[in-house]
Amino acid sequence: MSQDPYELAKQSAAKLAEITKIAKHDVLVVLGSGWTPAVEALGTPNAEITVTDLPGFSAPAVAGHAGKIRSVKVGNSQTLIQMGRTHYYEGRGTAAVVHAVRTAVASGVKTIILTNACGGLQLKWKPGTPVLIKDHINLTGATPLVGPRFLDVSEVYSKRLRKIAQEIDPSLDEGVYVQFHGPQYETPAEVQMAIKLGGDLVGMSTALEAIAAREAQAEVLGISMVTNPGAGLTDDHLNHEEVLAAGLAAASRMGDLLKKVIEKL
Ligand code: 8IG
Repeated sequence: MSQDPYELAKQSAAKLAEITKIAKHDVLVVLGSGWTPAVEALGTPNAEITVTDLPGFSAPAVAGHAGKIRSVKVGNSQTLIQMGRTHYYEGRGTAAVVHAVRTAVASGVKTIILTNACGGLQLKWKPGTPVLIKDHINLTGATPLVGPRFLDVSEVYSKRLRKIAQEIDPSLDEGVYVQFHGPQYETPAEVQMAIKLGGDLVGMSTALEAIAAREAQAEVLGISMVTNPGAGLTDDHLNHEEVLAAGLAAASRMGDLLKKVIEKL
């Protein structure tokens, strides 16, 4: 296995093509926690593999994350659907976090749809509400880029793709996603900080992956599913089971939205 992350992604893409018998893919969808039930709405897979069959992937750490990648034809797009992701809080470093994105790009992918479950900073967003990510604030202090790679991040989340999503579902709001290191949720003071910084959504993924996707010149759509109010905004406490339940309840709507977006690419 290569130590260079870009070489490792090429090796992983070659293995993916070999196992799936599909030479090239067009779209990557990363289904975050809570989103996995949406996979059925995207259609019958041509192939399904376990991520650990590919070089550079590690087994998923969180219950409710599946560790599988499907190849499914959606409209005209041969689509990779990744269930579960590596999070920065697992401590494997940013290269591991963005390896799926780099593997997909090495497989031909030009469009990357990143989904996640997150905390909402606007109380009008009830659990199960999807929100389009219009920008992010990366509070991890980390980056997948090493060396003098001065990447333009003035439009990480494609306006064109957001417009397509809003044509399909005009009720979709947009928000700024704030990535924290995690795995602890925010304190109420940290939630207030995120609000003052201009954040609308708080989570533990997506921004680092989006940066790697932009480096690779893929077009990015980010969709968060709000599953709980940010800590301290209500009297409720946060728990992981609620996250999974909110995902299950909203799953078919999310799957339908993803399918229609991919069909319109
Ligand atoms: I689901 O409130 C989910 N993921 N950082 N904060 C952060 N991540 C989350 C939250 C949240 N809810």
